[in-house]
Amino acid sequence: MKIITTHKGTDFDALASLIAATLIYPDAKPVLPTSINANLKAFLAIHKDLFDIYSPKDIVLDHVDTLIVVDTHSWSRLEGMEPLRKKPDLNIIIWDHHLQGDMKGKVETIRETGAAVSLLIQEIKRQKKLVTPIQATLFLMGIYEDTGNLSFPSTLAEDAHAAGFLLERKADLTILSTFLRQAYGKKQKDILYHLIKSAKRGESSGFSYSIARMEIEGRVQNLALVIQMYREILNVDVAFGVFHEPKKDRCMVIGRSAVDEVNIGMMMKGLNGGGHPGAGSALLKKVEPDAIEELLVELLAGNQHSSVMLSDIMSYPVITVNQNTRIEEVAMILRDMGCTGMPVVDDQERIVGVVSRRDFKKIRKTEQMQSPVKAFMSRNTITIEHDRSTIEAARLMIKNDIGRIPVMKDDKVIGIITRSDAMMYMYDLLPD
Ligand SMILES: [Mn+2]
Repeated sequence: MKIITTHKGTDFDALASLIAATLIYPDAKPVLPTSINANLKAFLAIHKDLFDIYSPKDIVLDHVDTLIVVDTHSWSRLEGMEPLRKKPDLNIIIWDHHLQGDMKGKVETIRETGAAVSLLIQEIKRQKKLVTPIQATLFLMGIYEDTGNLSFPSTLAEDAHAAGFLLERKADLTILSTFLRQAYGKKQKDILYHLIKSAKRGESSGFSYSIARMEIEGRVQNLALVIQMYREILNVDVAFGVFHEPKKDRCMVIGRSAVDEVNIGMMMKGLNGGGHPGAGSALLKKVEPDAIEELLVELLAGNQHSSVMLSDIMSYPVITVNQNTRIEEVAMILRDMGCTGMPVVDDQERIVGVVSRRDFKKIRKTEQMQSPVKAFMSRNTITIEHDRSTIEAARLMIKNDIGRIPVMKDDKVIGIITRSDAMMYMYDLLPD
């Protein structure tokens, strides 16, 4: 007899992988542990009859010759399978996205994808197996839960491809969002409580921060969500959680920032992690948590230097044009420079407007080409001070539907920031 099973405390990815495996191994019986997580319990309360699932006690282990495990390959995480461990001729097949595990398979598909079910979906796709809309919905829940809706840094293109495949197979997003509430369970609540109790606060260069530390064991999902709540409850600008796992001699650092001045993604990049200006994480091996805390404080203090100011990424020198320049000449300068607009200044080099190709559309007669640019420029000039952040510039662009903003220092234009400058920064494409 062939059986398929997965880890205790079964979550959506594990159940999805279990059912997906039944498509690949139609003659194998799916065995679901009795300890399953709360979201999954709610889902199965309604959908249980749709899946032909067995309980560990239904299985006569003596008859099992093939054991297929999904979303784990650790004996200790299985339920009721202990006797199989001693079976010498047992055929083990593994599908897992955790690299750690003590089971040895005859066939192993172990890769660090965002969700384990993504691995199985690739095979289902390859074998052109039929997937029903309900199966597709369950599989997609597995992917979304384990990848935070494809947003966790662990997400791979494979997960997104699998999600696309499932949407084509009519996965139902309404059902999905009903059952897939943010995984804020008892474990997360306990951690949050502990963090708040042990919180340390500080001030650095005008913003408030807090660093909390805690020892954890094994994988805890949704720590990023916990840190977000922690930051909100403490009402600090920046929050860090340092999660120490002594057994593996490593620390997970998760950060959240609500202020433009502190770019978490960049700080985490310095620690070999990554993220975005508002959120990020890094995994540090063989570093004491004390040292990490000190490092974070240091990084925060020195943040003014590492965070990117507009003057670092703006384009300069800026070509400006005097307000009395004839339109004809302005058109030529724009064409020669290959740009679509530029600031207009008065005789004292003060900015009085912006002219862009859009403004030329207002020109009706050829003799108007001889008029001064001030007659056609837009006078509603939005500018930004050189010491502001890129995020503020991007907000101004969105709010005013403009693609370039002159950057000012002492009432003079010193540069210009464009949409593409802002994009380069936001998507972390700046050269190091
Ligand atoms: Mn998983």
